[in-house]
Amino acid sequence: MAHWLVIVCCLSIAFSTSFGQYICPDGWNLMPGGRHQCIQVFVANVTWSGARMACETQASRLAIVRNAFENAFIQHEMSLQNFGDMWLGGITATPAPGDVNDWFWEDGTTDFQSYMNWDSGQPDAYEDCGPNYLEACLEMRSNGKWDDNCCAYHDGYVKGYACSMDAEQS
Ligand SMILES: [Ca+2]
Repeated sequence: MAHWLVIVCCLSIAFSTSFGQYICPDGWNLMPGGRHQCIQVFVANVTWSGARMACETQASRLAIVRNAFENAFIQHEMSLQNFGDMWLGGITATPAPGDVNDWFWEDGTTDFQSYMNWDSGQPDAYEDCGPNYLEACLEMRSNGKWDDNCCAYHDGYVKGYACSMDAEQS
């Protein structure tokens, strides 16, 4: 019995080290957190929609954050670029102060509730986006916490964005 356990164990180790390596394109980094996602952050003064389009042109999407490992990694990547306030792939159609229930990720997934990292007092749906517009797009601040912000901001308040894509398996 013990022999079989050793054999199974060794085969498992050999398999896991020979196959299943996840790789990212040049310039992209593999995020921890178990989802095999590649991440890259970009410095640019663009709207949330502009950031989404920029990610799509690189076969990626605005970054989706599903756990604390990913959040910390993305914050770290942002800090390496020495900036704060960055678009992520979250949005709501019904912004309201303190309402975290109607947010979703721009890939259409709705499990926003499984992990959130709102900054203190956020989302506040602060009304400074122009007449009849509230903050409805997700940004990460330099402290890694989340804030709802005006989707149309592109004047340098939000200084970049993060894109993510599925890693390839070797
Ligand atoms: Ca806000």
